[in-house]
Amino acid sequence: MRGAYVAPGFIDLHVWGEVEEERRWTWDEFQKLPHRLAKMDIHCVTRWSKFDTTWEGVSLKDLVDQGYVKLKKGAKFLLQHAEFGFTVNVPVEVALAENFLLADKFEGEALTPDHGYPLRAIVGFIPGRQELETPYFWKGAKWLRGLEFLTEDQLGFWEQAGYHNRANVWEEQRFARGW
Ligand SMILES: Nc1nc2c(c(=O)[nH]1)N[C@H]1C(S)=C(S)[C@@H](COP(=O)(O)O)O[C@H]1N2
Ligand SMILES: [Mo]
Repeated sequence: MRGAYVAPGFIDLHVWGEVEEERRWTWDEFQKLPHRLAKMDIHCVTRWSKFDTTWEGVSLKDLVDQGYVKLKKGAKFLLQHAEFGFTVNVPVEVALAENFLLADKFEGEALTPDHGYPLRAIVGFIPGRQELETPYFWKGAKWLRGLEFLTEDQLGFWEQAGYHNRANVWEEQRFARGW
């Protein structure tokens, strides 16, 4: 799944599942959604971290707060769908927190192909915001193409392979089984 892939052209970002209305945003439409900056520390499960990284993108919370996405009451989980069939799941409260972003820029520049161009989800730690659950960085899908809201949890690619479902950084929740 990782490696020097160049993703095929972005067609749209599709939002479906437990939502009042399905959505599809082309790249131009996505650019017009409210964007914000986020400064975070990111933590990879393989023990590297990067501090003070700056991302720009669209916050799902903003989309929900501003009515671009209307979640049904039953929307409890988000399954992110990426190019090449990769998926990753998070609880909806993680996806709707300030430390989760649909990012199209890293350090002021467009993402590079290896890191998810043109759009990826990211999740990290915002210094001082201990109350926000911080999962490992794998919980953000590169080459993001779809957001599926679910009533029941569905394991993503790495979670099916034995990675921890919750993946809390501070609790070092790396693997589901005792590896
Ligand atoms: N589509 C997709 N997203 C993915 C992955 C992947 O294999 N495919 N790997 C995850 C993992 S395990 C990590 S650690 C980060 C790596 O992001 P980076 O390559 O920008 O460091 O992306 C996550 N998102
Ligand atoms: Mo990873």
